[in-house]
Amino acid sequence: MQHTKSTPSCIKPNIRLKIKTMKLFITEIKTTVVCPATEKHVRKDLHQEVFLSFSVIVPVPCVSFSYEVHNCTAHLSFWIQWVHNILEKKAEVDRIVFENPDPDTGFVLLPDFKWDQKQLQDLYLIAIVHRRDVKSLRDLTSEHLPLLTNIRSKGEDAIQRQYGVPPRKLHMYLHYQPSYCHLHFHFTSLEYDAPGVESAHLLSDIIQNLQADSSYYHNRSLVFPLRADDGLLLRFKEAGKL
Ligand code: M7G
Repeated sequence: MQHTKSTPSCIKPNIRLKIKTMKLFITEIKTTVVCPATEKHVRKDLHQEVFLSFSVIVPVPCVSFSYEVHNCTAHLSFWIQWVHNILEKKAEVDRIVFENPDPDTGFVLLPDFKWDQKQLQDLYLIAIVHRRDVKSLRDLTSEHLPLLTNIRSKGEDAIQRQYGVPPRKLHMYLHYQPSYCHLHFHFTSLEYDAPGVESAHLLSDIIQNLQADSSYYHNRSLVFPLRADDGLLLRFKEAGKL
C-alpha cells in the first residue's frame, strides 16, 4: 500500500495466524501487521547480512557521525509517530504500566509489542522518555543522569510491583544505533533471548560512564552492527574503513 503523509499509521501486534501445513497440522504463528508499511518498515524485517562497524568521532568527525545525526533527524516523523502517539495518549493508553509525567526526567513504561504478556519468561517492556530532544546514546551527558537514574529506579519498582519480577532478573538497556531516534530503554527478562544484543548498552553502564565523564558518549568510538543494505556501510566502504 502506498504511504501518504495523511494516512494514519496502524500497527497491530501479536496477531495470531493459523497455518495448515502439508500434513494438516495446524501451526499458530504470532505476527505484527503494519499498515501502511513504508519501504523502511519492510527493510527492517528483511534478512540481511550484518557487519560490525564502529563510529569514531574524535579527533575529526568521521563520515559516520554526520550520517548518524542525519539518520536520526531527517524525514523520520512518520517512522516514530507511534512513539509520539503513546506519549500523547493517542495509542495504547490502557497498556501503560507506569508513567512519570515530569517533562525532564519522566517517561512512560509499557509492554513492548514483542511481548504478548502471557508469561514472564519473555517479559519485555519499553520505557519511552517524555523529552524529545534526546535522540540516542550519543546525545547523553551527565545532565541526563537524573533522567537515567529515574528510569532505572522507577522502572524497576513498577515492574516488581506489577509483575513480581525483581531488578536482579531484568536486563535494562538501549540500542545503538537505534531504529527509533527518540530515547527509549528496553526492559527484558534475563530468561529471554532478546534480539539486538550486539547493539545493546546497559543502563547501569551508561550511568557509570557518564558519572565518570560527562562527555563519554560524545568522544567515544562506538561499535554497532550495520546491515548490508545500510547507506552508512557504503560510506564506510567509500572511506576505505571496511
Ligand atoms: P528496536 O526495533 O530494537 O529499535 O526496538 P531500537 O533499536 O530503536 O531500540 C524498538 C522496540 O519497540 C521493539 O522491541 C518493538 O517491538 C517495539 N515497538 C515498535 N512499535 C512500532 C511499537 C508500538 O507501536 N508499541 C509498542 N508498545 N512497542 C513497539
